[in-house]
Amino acid sequence: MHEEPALRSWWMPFTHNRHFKAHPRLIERGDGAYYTLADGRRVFDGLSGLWCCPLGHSPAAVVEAIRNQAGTLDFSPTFQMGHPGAFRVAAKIAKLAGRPDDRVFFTNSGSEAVDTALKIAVAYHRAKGDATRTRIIGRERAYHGVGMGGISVGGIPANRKMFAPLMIPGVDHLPHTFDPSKMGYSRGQPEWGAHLADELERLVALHDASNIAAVIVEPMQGSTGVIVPPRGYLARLREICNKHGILLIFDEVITGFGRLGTPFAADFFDVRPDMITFAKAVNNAAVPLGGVLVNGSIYDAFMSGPPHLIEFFHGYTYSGHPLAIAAAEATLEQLAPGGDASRGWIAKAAALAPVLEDAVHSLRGEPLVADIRNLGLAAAIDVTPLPGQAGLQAFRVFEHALDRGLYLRFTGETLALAPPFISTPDEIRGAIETLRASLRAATSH
Ligand code: PXG
Repeated sequence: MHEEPALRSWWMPFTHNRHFKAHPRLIERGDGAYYTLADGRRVFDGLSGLWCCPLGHSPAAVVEAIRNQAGTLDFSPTFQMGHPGAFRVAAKIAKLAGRPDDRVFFTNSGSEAVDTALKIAVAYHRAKGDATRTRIIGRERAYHGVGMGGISVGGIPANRKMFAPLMIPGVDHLPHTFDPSKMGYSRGQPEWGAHLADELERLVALHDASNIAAVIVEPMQGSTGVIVPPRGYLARLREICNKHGILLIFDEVITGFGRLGTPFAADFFDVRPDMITFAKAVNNAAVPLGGVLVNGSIYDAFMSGPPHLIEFFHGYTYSGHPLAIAAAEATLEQLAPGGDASRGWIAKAAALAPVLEDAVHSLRGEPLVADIRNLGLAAAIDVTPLPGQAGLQAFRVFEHALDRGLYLRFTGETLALAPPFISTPDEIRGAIETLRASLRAATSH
């Protein structure tokens, strides 16, 4: 395959490098809900970047905040020193989550947030004298980033198989909850499947609760294709964790900060985890930032020993980077002014969710469509695979859509949509009509 020489050096992440470098798709600008490609095409951003730009691109308030911060304090050491913004933003995030006693540990990405949460879980039990509680339970099909911890608890085979010897020991997996024969074309949460949470009881019986530190799940699985939890499933997981003294971690890297129309998925499902990992939308992805919301009692368990000594040997040079924090403060004010999620763009995302639901389900019966799912401002469409060519069908639809002015996500046989909260109802309906045309065009290959 011919490779553009100018594109040689960047080894692109999660990308078919050879194909891309022969057929590049370069984005040059972003403004509002649109990207402009290098050939001048304007494209609706149907995935909010990578699920991370709810306010669209270069929103003025966020740009201004970063600009000001860069001119005031560009970097501040965060080990044994601090800057006021990080404390302020941590308090605002805890307030927005309705967890004012929580502490917030900042990272630079979702992967780091996940690995941080796993470390906190294991160290917490040890600090309490429960040193045998080291095992972590993840779930099939889960995506928890690409750190060693994240791939170990994750459940996407392609992300795991090459790295098997590097994985952390003592991990087990719950079954995933997707069964199209029981929940095909569900609108919102499927009725079937809460009983799958009882598989946790089976794992507890197998390993014994005294060996289990934590369960980590995405409350709604995003990356693997918008797999929506069955009604009652997450509450049941919470119940079983409580019964056995196991921590429950929600990985809200995709769902956090409004994707479901509530500040966190924990609010949407009314289930309270012990820790919440976040990233992406926290600062509209303008500067890398992630973090973990940690229940205050977990933090307290670390606060022993002489007070001049470090309590938790963990952190990153850029934990709480001033530019990322400034972007977060501005973003939070847009998403939920003054910490009130009933105003601002989170509330608007909630109002848009039914528009997306109706529009996306109107694709049922179109060629290639095998299933449709949605929750909040997220949706997925499964397409029928091309025999013997896994993943090619969805890629073709993606290319047709891009040609027609719509960017969305393809992964395996799934197409995913997660439009910016600033989209209008007509833009969302228009994106679905573009997708309809693209499905039809892909059929005629
Ligand atoms: N946890 C969850 C639940 C995620 O969705 C991560 C952790 C890792 O975050 P970082 O910041 O390390 O990438 C993620 C990331 C997609 C897609 O299109 C999803 C993610 C990233 C890129 C693309 O599905 N999720």
